[in-house]
Amino acid sequence: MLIKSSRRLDGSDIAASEVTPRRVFERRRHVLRAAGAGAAGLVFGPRAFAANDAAEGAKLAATPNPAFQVADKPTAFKDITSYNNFYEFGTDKGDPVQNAHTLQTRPWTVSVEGEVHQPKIYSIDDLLKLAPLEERTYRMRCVEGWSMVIPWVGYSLAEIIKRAQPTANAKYVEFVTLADPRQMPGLASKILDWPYREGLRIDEAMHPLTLLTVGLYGQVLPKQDGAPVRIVVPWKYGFKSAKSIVKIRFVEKAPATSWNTYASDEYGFYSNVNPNVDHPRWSQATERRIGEDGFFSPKRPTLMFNGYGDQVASLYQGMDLKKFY
Ligand SMILES: Nc1nc2c(c(=O)[nH]1)N[C@H]1C(S)=C(S)[C@@H](COP(=O)(O)O)O[C@H]1N2
Ligand SMILES: [Mo]
Repeated sequence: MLIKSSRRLDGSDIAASEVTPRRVFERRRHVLRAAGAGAAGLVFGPRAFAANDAAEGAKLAATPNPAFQVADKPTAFKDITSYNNFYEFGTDKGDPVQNAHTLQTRPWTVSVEGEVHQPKIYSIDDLLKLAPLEERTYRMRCVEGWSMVIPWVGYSLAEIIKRAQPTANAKYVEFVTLADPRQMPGLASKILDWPYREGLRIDEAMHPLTLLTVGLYGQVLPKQDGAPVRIVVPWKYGFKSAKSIVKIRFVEKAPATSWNTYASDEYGFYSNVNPNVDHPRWSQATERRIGEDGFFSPKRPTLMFNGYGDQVASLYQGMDLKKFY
């Protein structure tokens, strides 16, 4: 997606991907079968999972939170789980669904560390129990110009931050993804400086919209979507939403992030969805909603802060968003 030298970034790929190639179609059929099997299952507690994995498709009980819904129709499960960016499993959209099965999601720990009074290493079971699981449907928008509407399962990241008691020096939060070459074939190519890293200002991380995410469509996160736990920040471009995280670190200075390190003139630290600030090589004014991508479907206008301006614009009061892109 974001590779400079690749044809994927110059816009031609967007047109090409409007035609579904046969192998993508076949993968989708496979995913559909998996989804059907999950839907027939029971509601499992954490102890029902297999030793090294959260059972693929296991249900997660979550209460819809009416404060976090959108009117747009949710994107189909098969699209959410077969059209992915997860470079640890390859750079093509269809790679993660095919390759992510090697990811071992149990045992799994997340270390909360750095500038906090209460550092803690959480097991994934601890995280699942930390706060009530909510279903929240968010608009998601990739910097490449496509978008989806995803019913996530999780709770506000603020729940963890409150418990950690950040020190007065904690100005930013860094998120670090697992980087294990035995589980992640994409690490063999040095496109990004692994591990994948992202970051937020602490007030962004504390914002109730920022979701510690453990599922989608009422089931545990599929591996290609960042199992067993990821961050979701719906008013920012998708790459800010780090998958399969193992570390949440509180720091004083803005942390280096993978995409900013890769090309700082193209991917800034903030990366708020903003139709008025173009990427240096393409416009960000419109987007293609996955599932609506026929040749004649009109593109949608991209909304400021991805439509979450009422809730987040105040975080950026007085900032020049062309400078802090
Ligand atoms: N660890 C990791 N997290 C990642 C990525 C990645 O390559 N590695 N890609 C990002 C990008 S560019 C997007 S658009 C979203 C896609 O999430 P989805 O596949 O669940 O829709 O994940 C983000 N998180
Ligand atoms: Mo993205």
